[in-house]
Order: sequence, then C-alpha cells, then structure tokens
Amino acid sequence: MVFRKLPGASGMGLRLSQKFVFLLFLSGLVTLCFGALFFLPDSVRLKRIFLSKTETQPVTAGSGSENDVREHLKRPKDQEHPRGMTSAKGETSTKLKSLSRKPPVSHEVAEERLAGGKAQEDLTVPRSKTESATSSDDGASSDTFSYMKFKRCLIKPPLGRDNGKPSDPETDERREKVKEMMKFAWDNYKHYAWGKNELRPLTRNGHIGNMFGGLRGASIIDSLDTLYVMGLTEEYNDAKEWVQTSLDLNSNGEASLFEVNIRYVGGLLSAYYLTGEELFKNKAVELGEKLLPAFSTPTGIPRGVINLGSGTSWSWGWASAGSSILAEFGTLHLEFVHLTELSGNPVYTEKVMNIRKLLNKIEKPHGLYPNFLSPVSGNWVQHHVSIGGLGDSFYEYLIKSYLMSDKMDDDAKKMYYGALEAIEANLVQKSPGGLTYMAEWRGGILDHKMGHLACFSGGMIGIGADDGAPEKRQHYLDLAAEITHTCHESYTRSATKLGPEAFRFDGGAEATATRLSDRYYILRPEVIESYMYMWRLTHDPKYRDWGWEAVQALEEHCRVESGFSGIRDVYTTTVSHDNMQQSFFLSETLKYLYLLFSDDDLLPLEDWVFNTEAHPLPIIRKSCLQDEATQDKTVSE
Ligand code: DMJ
Repeated sequence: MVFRKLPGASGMGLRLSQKFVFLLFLSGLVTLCFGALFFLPDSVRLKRIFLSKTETQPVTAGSGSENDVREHLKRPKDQEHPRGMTSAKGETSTKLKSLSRKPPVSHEVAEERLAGGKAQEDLTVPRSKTESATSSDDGASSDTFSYMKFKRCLIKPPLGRDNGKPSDPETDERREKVKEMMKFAWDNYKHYAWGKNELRPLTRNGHIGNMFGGLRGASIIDSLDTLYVMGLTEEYNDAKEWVQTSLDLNSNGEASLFEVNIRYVGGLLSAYYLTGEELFKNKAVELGEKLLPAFSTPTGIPRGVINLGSGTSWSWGWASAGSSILAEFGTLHLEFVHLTELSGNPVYTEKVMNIRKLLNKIEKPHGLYPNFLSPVSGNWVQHHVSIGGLGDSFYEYLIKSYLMSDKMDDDAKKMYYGALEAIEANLVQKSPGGLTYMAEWRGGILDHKMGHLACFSGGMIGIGADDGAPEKRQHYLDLAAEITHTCHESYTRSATKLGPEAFRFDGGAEATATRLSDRYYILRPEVIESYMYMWRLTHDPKYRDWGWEAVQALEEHCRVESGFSGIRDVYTTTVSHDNMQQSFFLSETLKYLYLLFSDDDLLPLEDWVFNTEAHPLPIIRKSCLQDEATQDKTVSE
C-alpha cells in the first residue's frame, strides 16, 4: 500500500483516518508475525528466544522421615506400584496419595470426573502433531534410523521360526492357555475400561489413578507387544488404532517419571521395534521430549514427579528430604538410549550418562548404593539399601545396559559386577532352613525380609552370569537358581500357591509373610520373570512346572467373571479380591509365562533385552549398523 502526501494533511502528511488505518495495519502485521512463530519447528532459534518455556524447580515439601514412608503404607492397593516405587502395603510402597501436593481422595475423584465417559474422551482428544499411521518398511522417513538396517542387524527373526511354537504338545497346550488368559484379560479391559488405565474387574469399570499425569490407556500401551507376540492380531490392531486416534500426549497432569518411562516410552519403543510402525516411534520420541525437564536439577539427577504439560518437576512428598529414588532415576537408561537411537538427538543419552557419571563418582557405603539421593547436592540421603522396592531395577538396568550395548558399555559392566559383589557381601543370606535370600540393609543393620519385587533378581543374576569373571560364572548361575528357588518357596508355602508381597526369615519364619499387611498378591510378575530366564538359561523342566503351578493358581484365585484381580491374602483360599487388573499383568506376567512355554527363538536373548516392564528392546549393534550404512552408501554411489 502506498501513502501519498495529501494537501492539508498534517504530520507525515496523513489524515487522521489514514493514520488510524495505518496503525491498524501495523498491529495486524505484528500479530501475524508473532502467531507465525508457533508454526516454526522447535529448533528454530527465533522461536526459542520468543517462546522459551519456564522450567521451575519447586522445593520439595516432603520431610523424608521414616514415618512419612510408613504413612504411605496405608495407601489402597489399587494405587499400587513400581518395582522402584513398590507396593501399596510393603514398607517400600509408593504412597502417591501422600504426595504433599495431592490430597489423594479428591485427586482420584477429580481424575475420574475429568476423564468423563468414554464417548466424551474419544471426542475431545486432540490429534497429536506427530501422529502418522504410516508403516515404514525402509526407514526412509527417518534421517537417522533405518528400520530395515536395524532388522538386518538382528541375529534371528524376532518371532522365531514358527512364532516360538514348542514341539512338545503339553507345553504347547500350556502356552495356548496363557494366550487365552491374555485374550480374556484384554477382552474385559476392552469391554469395560477401554481407554482408561486399568480394568476394575469386580465393579466392571475403568481405573485412571494418578501415576501417569493424565495419560490414558496404560493397559493398551503395556499390551501392544504382548498381543503382537502372541499373534492376537485383531486385538493388536485395535490397540494400534487407539494409539493412532486417541493417545493424547498433551496432558497436563503430574506423572511419575519412572512409570511413564517404563510403561509408555518402553511400550511404544518396543511396539515400534517389533512392527516398524512409525506411529509408535513418533509417539515415543514425542513423549520422551516431555520428560526432559525433570532433569533440570543442579546435579542432573531427575526428580520423581513431573507435570507433563508445564515441565515442572518435584520430588515425591514421602521421599527423604526431597530426594530422588535410586530405582526411579536408575531405570531410564535403556529407553533413553533408544530414544537417541531413533531420534538422532543425543540429549537422551547425555541425560542418563550424566546420572551414570555421578553414581560412579560418589562414595558408596561398603560398595552399596543407597535408595535415596539428593538431586540438589548429589549426596545419599539415607543409608537404606534394597534389591527389592526402591532399589531393584537400578541393578537390573546396569547389566541390561551392558547387554543392550552389545557388550560395549564397560562402565555399566563394572558397576553391575561391583554392585553385585557388595550385595553378596552384605545382603545375601542363608536361612536356617537353607534358603538363600536377599535381606535389606539399613545403615549396617539387616532386615531379614525379602519383597516379591526382589524376586526379579534370580533372572537378573542369571542373565549376567556368563559375563562375570570366569571363576564366578557357575557361582552366579547357582546363586540365581537359589534365589529363584526361594521365591518359588514363598509361593508353595501359601494356601493359594501365590506369593505374598513380602516374606521374612526371622522369628522362625522361612519365606512366609508374618505381617498381615504383607500378605497380598497383586498379579506381580517377578517370580515368573525369574522362572522364564532360568528356563532359558538352564532348560531345567522344573521352571516350566513352576510356571504352570502359577497359571493354575492365577486361574483358581485371581480369575473372576470379568478379568483378573489381585488378592488380599495369599494364605487363605477364601479369597478377597482387590478389584484391580494391573497393566503389568498384561505386559509382564502373561508375557513371561507365554515365553516360558515357547521355544527360545521367540524374542531370543541374543537380540533382545526386556525393560523392567517386560517390553523387549533390541541390542544395539553399532558396528553392524555402521557397516550397513557404509554398504548402503557404496551401493547408492
Ligand atoms: C512393574 O511395573 C515393573 O516390573 C517395575 O519395575 C516394578 N513393579 C511392577 C511389577 O511388579
């Protein structure tokens, strides 16, 4: 537009009305330019300057006393969880309801209310920007990662020759039974709780809970790979479609960094690697990005809770003096390394390597890693050490990081075997009845208790046996078998043949729960997980028999009309159900059972490591991937 100087016009030669139009035009232009910033990619500097996110580090309110921890123990079982965060009733329980920032009851009610009905949810969920249902057969859409190259670097096909079908008819029948259990659990979830996080099988409705920051569909994400591996194609397709149309990552709630990582990021990554569907990769990376602000602490040790919308993070109210939990910040490595692989963005690996560096440097009492660490000072906050809740999957991720790196990650290896040595010297005990168990350590004093969560360690020590010092290999395999045997004993000594949340070895007890509050079973996988690994490592048929005992017990005591439920007391056959079908039952318990009754070529351990939620992640064969890249280049030249 041109402005001409008019006779009689004042100032710049414009009339008042013309000036007004000009100003209007200018302000319109400015608004337009600013608005356009939102459409620029995040990487553009201009956008970062104008639209920088404020990441706050609120001060943790928790006092961190032992009493706080105990207070959490009163949390109802349906708010239960992680190996790291552990059980509702166990001493190491995560008491989400006692988070200082979240009164539990009102929150739960508010969440259910906000969730609304299914129809409403489906209508209101906005589609994510990275959503794309395209399947990649050559990885062409990614600059950094080629799915085809990755597939060529696997030693064996992921699903084996015949989807792992065992030749022995009895084993095959057992495997089919497990598949039927999965279908039953899934169908009921779909029918009564679709899109919610878990199924409440007695009241036949959905549960949302407060661990996933407003994310929904935990059971769907946790089931994707199990459905795929079991060949439940229709069900897998339904799950995939839900991810496409309804998985909304733009939630604005307070989430457990650990839980979102192991279930959502792990589940999506694994679904991507198994199927090559770009959708899963994009969602995993998009979600991974939202977790990054939790690492903005003085030490880079992330806090346990993060608001996925604002990026604000803080520590659990119950954690000692605003500390972060070993099993939480120590259970990110596998997923974050894969996020870097897939996105080409080094930031994820940098974050977890920084954690590794700090843990390597810091002084460890008797070589042990306590469960609480300050993200501000980088010092241990309490000297409580446990291979069960609060500590567990940190150790698991050390050995699995080493294995997943194609045995290149020597630091992880050193740390793992160093930690195992300290555990053996300080925690491993033999009961008067000859059972080997892992006690807990409180500033040098032993608590002769072993949690169900700690039973994963049979499998962990087993898979690490071969890479230990040559003179220790057999010893590690024996130790793994002994621990697995003890955990099996905790099952056989109960009336239901399912194991309690925690069992003790004092006051005459041998692998039994002595406290009422430790008697429950919430469909946890750890004991079965160890059976699966020990079967693969030894092919001793007893592990399949033990797995079958567990199947029968689950069928008898946990199967209800509309799904599977945890039980409140494993020592009585007049069971009381807790009305919760945990998502890890679908992702872990049933998957490990299925693998136990399958041939070893279904998800072979030569190619895959399982994250702590049993989501298989491939071993990264850097040299093969690089050779492949060179070959591809040569061909194109
Ligand atoms: C799962 O979410 C994971 O295995 C986690 O590491 C521990 N707790 C549950 C299963 O018990």
